[in-house]
Amino acid sequence: MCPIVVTIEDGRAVEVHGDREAPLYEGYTCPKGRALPEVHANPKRLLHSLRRRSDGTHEQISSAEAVDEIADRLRDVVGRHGPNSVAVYIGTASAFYPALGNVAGSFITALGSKMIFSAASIDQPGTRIADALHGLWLGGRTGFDDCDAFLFAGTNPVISKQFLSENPAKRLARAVERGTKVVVIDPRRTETARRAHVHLQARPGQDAIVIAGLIHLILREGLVDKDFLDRHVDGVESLRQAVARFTPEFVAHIADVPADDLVEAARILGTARRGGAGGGTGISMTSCTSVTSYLLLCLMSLRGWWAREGERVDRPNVLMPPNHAKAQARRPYKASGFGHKMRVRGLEQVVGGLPTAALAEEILLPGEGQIRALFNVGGSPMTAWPDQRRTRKALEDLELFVTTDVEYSPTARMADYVVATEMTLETPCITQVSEYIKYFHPGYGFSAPYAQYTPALVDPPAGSDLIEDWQLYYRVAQRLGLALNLVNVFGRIGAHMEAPIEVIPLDMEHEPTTDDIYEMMCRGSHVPLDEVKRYPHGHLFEELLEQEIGPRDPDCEDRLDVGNADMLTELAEIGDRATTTIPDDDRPFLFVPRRENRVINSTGRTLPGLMRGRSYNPAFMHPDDLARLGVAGGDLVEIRSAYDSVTGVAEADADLRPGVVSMSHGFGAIPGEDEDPRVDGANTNRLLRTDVEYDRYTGIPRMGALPVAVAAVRDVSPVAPVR
Ligand SMILES: Nc1nc2c(c(=O)[nH]1)N[C@H]1C(S)=C(S)[C@@H](COP(=O)(O)OP(=O)(O)OC[C@H]3O[C@@H](n4cnc5c(=O)[nH]c(N)nc54)[C@H](O)[C@@H]3O)O[C@H]1N2
Ligand SMILES: Nc1nc2c(c(=O)[nH]1)N[C@H]1C(S)=C(S)[C@@H](COP(=O)(O)OP(=O)(O)OC[C@H]3O[C@@H](n4cnc5c(=O)[nH]c(N)nc54)[C@H](O)[C@@H]3O)O[C@H]1N2
Ligand SMILES: [Mo]
Repeated sequence: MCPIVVTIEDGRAVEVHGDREAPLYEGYTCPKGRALPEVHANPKRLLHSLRRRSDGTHEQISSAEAVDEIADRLRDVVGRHGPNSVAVYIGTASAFYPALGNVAGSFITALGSKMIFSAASIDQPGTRIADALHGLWLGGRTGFDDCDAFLFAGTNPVISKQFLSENPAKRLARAVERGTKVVVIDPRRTETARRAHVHLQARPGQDAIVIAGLIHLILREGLVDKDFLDRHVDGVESLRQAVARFTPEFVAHIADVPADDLVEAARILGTARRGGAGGGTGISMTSCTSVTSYLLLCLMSLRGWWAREGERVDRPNVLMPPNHAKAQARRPYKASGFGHKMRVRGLEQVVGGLPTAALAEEILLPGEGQIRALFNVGGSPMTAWPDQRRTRKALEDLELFVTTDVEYSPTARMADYVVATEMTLETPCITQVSEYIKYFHPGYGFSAPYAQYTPALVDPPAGSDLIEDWQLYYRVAQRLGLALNLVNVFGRIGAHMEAPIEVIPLDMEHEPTTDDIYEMMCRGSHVPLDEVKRYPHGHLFEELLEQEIGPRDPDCEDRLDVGNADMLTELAEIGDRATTTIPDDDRPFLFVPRRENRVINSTGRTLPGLMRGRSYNPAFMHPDDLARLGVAGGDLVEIRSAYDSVTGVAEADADLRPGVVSMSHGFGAIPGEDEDPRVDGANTNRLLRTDVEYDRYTGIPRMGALPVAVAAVRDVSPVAPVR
């Protein structure tokens, strides 16, 4: 997302730094951006496509052969099992290629399949459910820089950039200097928590209770925006009753935080005139993501923190149509019941899409409706999906598994076809994705009307046979005689924006260029793409900064709902279940996720240089816990959940709450492969099960606050060679 300057020598990128001439970021870029030259020059980069042999190894084939064979095999699968036997899974790397998700989506739709899955349903899917059940504020949020207080729950923006993409550490520091008060709920004293006025270092997994406790105090002390509630909000009395039991004493006991800190946090949030609240993966991985996200929205509404008439529009659109922000509510809308049901666990399509956590089970369950072919679009099922062993079985069970990739990743190693693709600096790009994802998660988007187009800067490596990711879907569709229709991006946002859904047929005879597709995707945008292209360093379209939030429509009667019955029933159940004792005495630690600063999920982790020579994900624990286990930093530990175990490399982290093991996902090899914890790291998803404890709306299982046992491992190979 950061604007960069690339130094090119002999047609190769040799250096990347933040673009000082680009506004907003002040020359900032994160280490992942600066590593792009190394990522492009990866000695293990895939330069040719691969086909799986019957013994599981792969052989090189041309991209044209790959496309032909994939089309033939797909025709056969659809002929035997019908279109819904074909699924796509859209992962994180799709975001680097704006045309990709759109073309892959239209491909699967043209096939007649409804089976579109994405990483969003194993990320923070509760945000979408919460939006639907609470309703939307069409004026949007108050920008972070204008907030008097902000609550970060289970998110660490300084590392993840979520909520503060532009120069996050500095922006946070400046805000705190100006007097913004930050409250953080996190079991670790994170880079973000260090700036907090109050850091609630709560027991993991108790976020719904902690936030209900804050709401309890805000209501009890009358710190609500009464005028806003009268005009725009229903359900306050139901919410008041539902949080009555979450007294500071109860919350302090269950979540193990000082009651005084809770009171202090509630007063900060309760007296801030303008503020915000946002959650991250820390709260979404606790199997009650929907209700926790909902409570954050309730807090926003009780405080009337939503942006008001006459205020500046936050995160205004440039390559999308104008925001048309109005100071009014859009009433709650349907969160589920769209028709398409999964065959497992009673899960179904919800506003956030189909549940990826159920995909492996669907693949493995025989009978009508079984998924038989899967296209992986920039994701990494093998490392990112919960329940790694089941995922492995499912991928093996498929009749056809196709992926694109830039390296021979664990997921690529499972595929029948690996189509090797061009990388970011070799393809043109637009900033529309950054604008677009803010409708899926409030932590994204540019804080000002900024946009950029960049052409391809370098050629793919000499002698390679690479295509762009989207071209795979276009070309397979072409071979199958399918007609692809792009849906302009606005059509997919639904309730957030009243914009016409434009269906744009692609020319299936003459392949469009990526630029052609961008032109189609930007039709109807606030600023025409051609205008954006005039500014090579990107541009802050200041004239749009003047855009103000309009008044409420005279006939608008919509109201937000903080008393949704399902959500409050679930909160009551959480209250009933609440206990400070860990469910299983044999597993006294709680395992939690965290982000690695220098790589994104599994992307880049096989380049040891990127992580300063460390290619694994340490098992961070409090030094006192390590001492009690007789383990030193660097020693191997066995981490065992109720289902499985992994071997990690211990590392002391005094910022961590005792009793917690904190570890990044996206590492490790395929179960059964040779795996060196000091080289490959450990796959945390091996510890999880999808079908035991999960959010009832989104199906996301418990991926955090997971009870585990930790024990020292006899160290057999102190130093392993770097592979
Ligand atoms: N246990 C646990 N599991 C988690 C999480 C967690 O916190 N804990 N987090 C979840 C979250 S939030 C998410 S978003 C998902 C992420 O889930 P995914 O999106 O499925 O996983 P990634 O590792 O991001 O997958 C990126 C893939 O793209 C490939 N790749 C990298 N660069 C390129 C490129 O330029 N082109 C192409 N074609 N491919 C490329 C990489 O090799 C990799 O295989 O994981 C989820 N899984
Ligand atoms: N550098 C880097 N940036 C990334 C990514 C990356 O891999 N690397 N991944 C990207 C992706 S896909 C996503 S989804 C976003 C995620 O963005 P964030 O959600 O901000 O991700 P994290 O930095 O892992 O922050 C999660 C925090 O939750 C805390 N936590 C763990 N368990 C609990 C709990 O039970 N309760 C509470 N309250 N806190 C808990 C962790 O200690 C951690 O500090 O980041 C994106 N940005
Ligand atoms: Mo994510």
